[in-house]
Order: sequence, then C-alpha cells, then structure tokens
Amino acid sequence: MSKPHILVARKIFPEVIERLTQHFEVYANQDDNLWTQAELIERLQGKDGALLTGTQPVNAELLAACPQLRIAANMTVGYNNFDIPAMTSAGVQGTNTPDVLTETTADFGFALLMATARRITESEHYLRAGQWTRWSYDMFAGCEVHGSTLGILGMGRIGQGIAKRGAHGFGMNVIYHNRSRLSPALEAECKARYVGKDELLAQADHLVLVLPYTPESHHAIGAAEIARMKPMATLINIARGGIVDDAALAQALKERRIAAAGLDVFEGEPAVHPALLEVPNVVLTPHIASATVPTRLAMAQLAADNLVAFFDGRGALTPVNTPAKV
Ligand code: 8YV
Repeated sequence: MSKPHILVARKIFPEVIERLTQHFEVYANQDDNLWTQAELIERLQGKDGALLTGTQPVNAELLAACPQLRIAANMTVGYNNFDIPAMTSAGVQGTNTPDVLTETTADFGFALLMATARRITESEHYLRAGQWTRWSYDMFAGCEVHGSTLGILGMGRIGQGIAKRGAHGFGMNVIYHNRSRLSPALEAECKARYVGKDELLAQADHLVLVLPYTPESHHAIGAAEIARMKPMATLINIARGGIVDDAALAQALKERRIAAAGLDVFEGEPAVHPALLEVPNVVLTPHIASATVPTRLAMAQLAADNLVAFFDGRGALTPVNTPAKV
C-alpha cells in the first residue's frame, strides 16, 4: 500500500520531518517560503494531509480545490484559521495542539504582565539611549503587581495557568469572565471568582486576554471597554489579534486612559498598527508566547502524532471537529 502524501507548510524541526518520513511521502517547506493561498492550494494537490502552523486558512475555497485532503493538523492550540463547518461538511479532520503549550504560554502571559506593569522595556530603551544620568523618585514608577486584582477574560487552560501564578505566586485577587463558569473545584484551585464582563473591566488592575478568536470575540476590547477600565490598569493580549481594537487601544494609551498594555498578538500581524509603535507605554512582542524550544518541539510532535494516528486508523489524538466521513 502506498504511503499517504503529506504537505508541511512551514519550516519545522528536522527531527519531526524525519519522523513523518517514516510514515508518509513528505513534501516539506524547509526553505520556509511564505505561500499565498493559491500557492498553498497548488502544493496541496495530491496530498492527503497537511501540517500547518496556524496562519494558513483552511476555508471553503481551499477545500473545494483540494478534494483529496483528509486532515489538516495545526501546530497551534488556536485554530481560527480553520473554517470548522466547511471542514466538517467536506469530511476533513482538523486537529490542534492543546496542553503541551499551556504552562509555557501562561509563563509568558505573566512575563508580559510584569514587563508592562513595571515598565521594563521602556526603561531599558531609556538606559540604552544613554538617558540615565541620575536617580529620581518617580523614574519609571509603574503599577503594583503583588496583591493587585488580576482580571482574566477567557478561562481555559492557559487562563487557569495565569490565575494560579497570580493567586499563588503573587497573592493577587483573581477575577475572571468566561463563556461558561468553571466548576467550584477549579475555581478553588485557581482561587478565582467569576464576575460579569463589566465588573471584570471595572475591577481589574491587570486584564489578561486569553480567549479564542471568533466572530463574537472580534473587538471584544474596544474604546467602550477600555473606557470602563481603571486609569492605572494594564491590558495584556496573548490571545489573538482582532480581539482588541488596536487603533482604539493606541489612542487610549496615547491619552493615558489606561496605564499601559502588553501585546504579543496584533490585528493583521506581522503588521503592527503604526500608532502602537509611537506610544511608549506598550510592550510589543512578535507572537512568541509559546516559543520555548521544548514547547515548540512538543507542539510539532503532537501535530505529527495526530497525522500518524489518523492515517493508522486510530483517530486523531486532539481533534477539533467530528467530520462525518473521515
Ligand atoms: C503559535 C499560538 O505559535 O498555539 C497558538 O494558538 O498562538 C502560538 O502558539 C502561533 O499560532 C503560530 O502562528
């Protein structure tokens, strides 16, 4: 029996390519070319499966043009690049990489919160520019972290990881809002209290966004929401660009309507709204929350494991849909 044909859309760890070649005919993009949708469709011809990195849309157009495709394995936990109803009706399995990145991403969320609250990058730029000539009582005086109120919007696995770090490590008072409330046991583990979105916005000293990007969460934080936040609050986005209205945020930061923001994700990334580059009170990182070597390797391996299990007939390990005819 001939091996299934697999396309790997971006450069990944050579050892994972090696593992895939034990099971499949592999077409890898180790030159890391960035393909347009048309180029991706062209390269998917004759492929039974694809390993994707979350930025390649799997939509009705692609599915119609690639009838042989049976599985799209994302090397990400978020899968807003998938049109789930279209994939399900086309009989295409989607998979993601949950759990393996939870703690690493929660670490980063906390690091970004700390850097934002304590003005770490802003003060480093000042030092590097040779501007540090003397001490002053209010030089880079920032926001308190320990003992403050940590607000979390989106209380999945990563949100819970951030809550635990805040509550247990920094004595923070943790409040959260989510589509569904956690069980009493999980709330106790996270020391987190469920509140409505308005209360979350009004009470949080640090508001961390960890919710999935869907049509409903588009611009969940815009000018009106920012206006409800405390003037000394910080806003941290490690979820997806598009959840925050970046233009409205840049304006609010410029007018100091909140103290600062920390952003790892952007609307239309890798482009960044030019107004965000102009304001000093924002920490900007290039979508690296899951970027440690062991975690990125675990993500690539789980994506590969999904392909192997699926074509072995064992079923995908971490499916995100249930197509009728897989
Ligand atoms: C990815 C992420 O590295 O897993 C996710 O959902 O956001 C990151 O871990 C990113 O999506 C790459 O595009």
